[in-house]
Amino acid sequence: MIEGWRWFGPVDKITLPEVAQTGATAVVTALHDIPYGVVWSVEDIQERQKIILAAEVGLSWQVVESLPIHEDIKKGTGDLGSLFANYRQSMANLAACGVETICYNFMPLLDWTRTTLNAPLRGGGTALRFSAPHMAAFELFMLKRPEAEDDYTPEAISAAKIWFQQSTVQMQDVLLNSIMAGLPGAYDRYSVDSLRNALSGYDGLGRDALRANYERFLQEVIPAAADLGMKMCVHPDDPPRDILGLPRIVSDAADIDWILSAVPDRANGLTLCSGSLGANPVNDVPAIARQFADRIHFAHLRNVSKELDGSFQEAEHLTGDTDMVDLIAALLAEEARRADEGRADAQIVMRPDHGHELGPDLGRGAHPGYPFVGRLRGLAELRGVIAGLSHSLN
Ligand code: CS2
Ligand code: MN
Repeated sequence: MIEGWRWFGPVDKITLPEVAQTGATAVVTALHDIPYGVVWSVEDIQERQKIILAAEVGLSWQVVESLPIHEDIKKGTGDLGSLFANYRQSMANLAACGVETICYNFMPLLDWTRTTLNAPLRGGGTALRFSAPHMAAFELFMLKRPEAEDDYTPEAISAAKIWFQQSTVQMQDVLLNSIMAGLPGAYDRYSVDSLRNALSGYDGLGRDALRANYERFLQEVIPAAADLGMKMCVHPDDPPRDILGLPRIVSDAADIDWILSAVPDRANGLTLCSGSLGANPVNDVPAIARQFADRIHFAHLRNVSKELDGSFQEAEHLTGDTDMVDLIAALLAEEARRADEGRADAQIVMRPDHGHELGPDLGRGAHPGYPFVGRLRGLAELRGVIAGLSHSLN
């Protein structure tokens, strides 16, 4: 596997020499300042490449995460022709610069959603956490979306009531900011009112309509990606279930099967994110990896521990609910299969996706979920598994 590292660009608190010190070689980055729907110019792409090369530490930009999809495409409204053309142009510009793998997601409005960014761990580290009671409190009592009653267990709802009654305005603000933290860079962040307003833009848009809009996107961009030799890879929903009344359509094996069959070209591929998929109890992540192996172009390796009420917390990379060793075995088997076919792209780029804040990470102000030591620890553990399994394979 090729070891990758997500770097948010010059604003990232973690420097490129530090990225190199982790042992990773593939930079995963994006031009987060460019608004959704606007073309990424060759000049802007090259500027980022120059910054990475200028560090002279043996890193290169290998995966885009993400080339975001404009909300109008998800909603199926507005001037879609121009948005599709712009997306294709950004792909062509990236391909011209030699960047050929694009990770994206198809989650309406929000990216990953957590309710706590600093859940305490043994010894003083912190983890990202999704508390079903806190999310229920946000939806029912802050956003005032009564239909959310159907989305939570009775236990989670009673706990939500108690939390909300005891909460201060400041605690509610922290909750809102935690829920918004998954949106990197220049992405819109919402207040409770503006979120309610943005959600109303999705009123009446059900799962089938969202799927139809996604299929149209795939039909518009995958043939161009295939011509460019580009690999598109959709990132699963996080958490992998409907949220805030918005349908989610990249959550389990049936969804992935539908997506990959909608346009059956290898350019239409998957980011295997074990942490996102692993937060849904129905998902057997190693089995999903085996089922869709030939369409996996990029892997995010991390783990979560699930709780009965729908809460989950980010675990150590090897010790959560997903059997990480089995998952890596599945990915290595696919790489071996590709190598047998003589494919140049036999190796899959993987990155440690998220990490705990540990020791010197605390107070450093890295992007939530993306601290230095915590991810370095995860990468080192994953690297050990890869080395052990590769040794026995050989
Ligand atoms: C990432 C996602 O931090 C994460 O969990 O894996 O935010 C991912 O970058 C996007 O969903 C991809 O579009
Ligand atoms: Mn991920």
